[in-house]
Amino acid sequence: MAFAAGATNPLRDDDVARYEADGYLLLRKLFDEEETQLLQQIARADRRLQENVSDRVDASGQSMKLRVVGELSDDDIFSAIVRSRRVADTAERLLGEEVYHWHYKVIQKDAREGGAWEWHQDYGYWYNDACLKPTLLSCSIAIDRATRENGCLQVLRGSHHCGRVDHQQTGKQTGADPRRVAVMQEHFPLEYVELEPGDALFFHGNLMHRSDANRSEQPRWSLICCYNTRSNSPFTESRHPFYTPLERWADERVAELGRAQLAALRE
Ligand SMILES: O=C(O)CCC(=O)C(=O)O
Repeated sequence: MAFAAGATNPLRDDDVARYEADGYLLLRKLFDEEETQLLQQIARADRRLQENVSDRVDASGQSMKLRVVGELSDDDIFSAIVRSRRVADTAERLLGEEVYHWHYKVIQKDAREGGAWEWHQDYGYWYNDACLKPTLLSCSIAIDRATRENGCLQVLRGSHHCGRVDHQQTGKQTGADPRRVAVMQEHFPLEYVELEPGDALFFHGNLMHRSDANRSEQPRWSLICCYNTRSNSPFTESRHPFYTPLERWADERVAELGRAQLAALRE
């Protein structure tokens, strides 16, 4: 569905039902052209994204860079997007409960270099962060166009209904039990989620997903904002934060802050 930028509630009545049935919801043009261009330019210019970057090496030895951020700040477009009503309120509506920031990450799949992700569920990892329930969600926002050629996200539609699957080390990544994934592939349709810059995919913590290596000349970067629900705060210390209220910002702050950040980066 196309979304008129500026509105705070991009959901239609049947969107929540579709999310519950499929395990994901695609919102086209969640960010308008100016916001998307700011996001693209800032992502390339902001050197903080290159600090503490993790390398995930796939089975073929190719690596993908990602920067995971736990703390929100007052002066960057990424934090403004995490706090925006457009994303946070949508996450809340889909999860049916107050949400808080879990982390965000910038996936940096460079041209011809970005490696693959094995089949996994995000809750396959987050279960080990002391969350009792899979009531977490990710929102993947395309910074660059995502296509089959540059390794867009692939999902098994409806697979979140299977519940959490055991995860194990597969090569240098942690992936879902391959025997179970093979059977799931027979039961749930594989969808390649091709996105234009500014499109957003909200997906369930138990949705089985992966992505291919980037063998194209086009980079594929994306911003993934992850939320947990208030009642699902970790029951003990983990790598992730306990519940803390998420301050919400008006949607307009994304462009306002983006303009200021880009100007500062260019000084
Ligand atoms: O965007 C991708 O290529 C994969 C990201 C992913 O699987 C994740 O963040 O859990």
